Amino acid sequence: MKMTFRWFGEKDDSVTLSQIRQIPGVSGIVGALYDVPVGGVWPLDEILALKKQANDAGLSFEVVESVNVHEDIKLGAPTRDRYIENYRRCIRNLAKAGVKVICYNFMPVFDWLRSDLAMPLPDGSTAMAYSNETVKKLTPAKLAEQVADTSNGFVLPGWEPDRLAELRGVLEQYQNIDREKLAENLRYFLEAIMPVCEETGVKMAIHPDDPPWPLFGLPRIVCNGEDLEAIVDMVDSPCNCLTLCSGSLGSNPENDIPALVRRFGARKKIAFAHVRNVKFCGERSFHESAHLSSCGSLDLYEIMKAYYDVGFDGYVRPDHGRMIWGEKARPGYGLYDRALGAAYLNGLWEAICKEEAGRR
Ligand code: DNO
Repeated sequence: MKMTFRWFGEKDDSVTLSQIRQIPGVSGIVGALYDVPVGGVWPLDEILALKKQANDAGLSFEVVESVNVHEDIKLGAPTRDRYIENYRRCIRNLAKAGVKVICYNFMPVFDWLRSDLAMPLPDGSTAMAYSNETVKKLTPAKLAEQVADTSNGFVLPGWEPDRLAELRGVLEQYQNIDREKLAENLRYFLEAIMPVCEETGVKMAIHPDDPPWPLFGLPRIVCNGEDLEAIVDMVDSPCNCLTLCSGSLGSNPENDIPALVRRFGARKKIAFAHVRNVKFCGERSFHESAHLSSCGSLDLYEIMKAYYDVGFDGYVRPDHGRMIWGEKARPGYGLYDRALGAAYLNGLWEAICKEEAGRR
């Protein structure tokens, strides 16, 4: 298991590389180029510059989150081949810089969605939350506005102004796209990029839909075990892999995360593990919590045990944290609570390894 930490770059993150370097057990960053518009080719020199920054700070840079997929690819628009060709060039450039895993998602229009970015918890911290009642009452534009107002001044991934400006038009384009069509478009994309992945050794790791249910009438195809199975079977390649995000999938209580880790881990399909906790608070409603099992609804010991049992040796990162100790950071991506999360996951891992070694 290789413990990593997401970093949004010097311009866009309140957390510094030297702070990340001091979190025990963290060996690398998960990064991206945020200035390249979706659909563009990531220039090799900029990728190498990011790698150098990380390496100079004593950290590796082997995981990218995300190379976002242009909406025309998801829509299956006639222009998609051009964007797919750009994606293939991105993969090649990233491979040249030593990147091993690319996390991406195939969510129409929105990336992850919350109705509240700073819900107060009883201990005085705040966490991101999703209430079905609130989301049902608001239009996508209104929700986006409300969410932007509480983002501590950061632009959230997936909520970039250029993306929101085109919201209405894009939503309309999806009117004729159902689950089957969207899945077909994913297959087309994967078939086109897998040869480049195999040639360069880069693994593509699709991120689940967050939350894992349809929103605003838009189709969602990465919501549960059945969906994940369909995707890994869609194109048979060792590079067609998953980002198994415990918090995204886990916000539906029907998704048994340790069982999913065992099922896909046994097939060596998990290239990247996002490990965090959520607390259920009603039908399709939840808030994020500290990573500790007793703080949320997921059993993080069982999740880590499942990773151990399948011999997981890929990349892992703590995921969204609460805002604690007065920190003002990108919602979900402050330093403190994620660092606590990393320390906790490392602790679980050490205990599991020693317990199992003692048994042998
Ligand atoms: C939220 C993240 C997502 C994730 C993308 C991957 O914080 O988990 O934004 O990075 O969906 O493409």
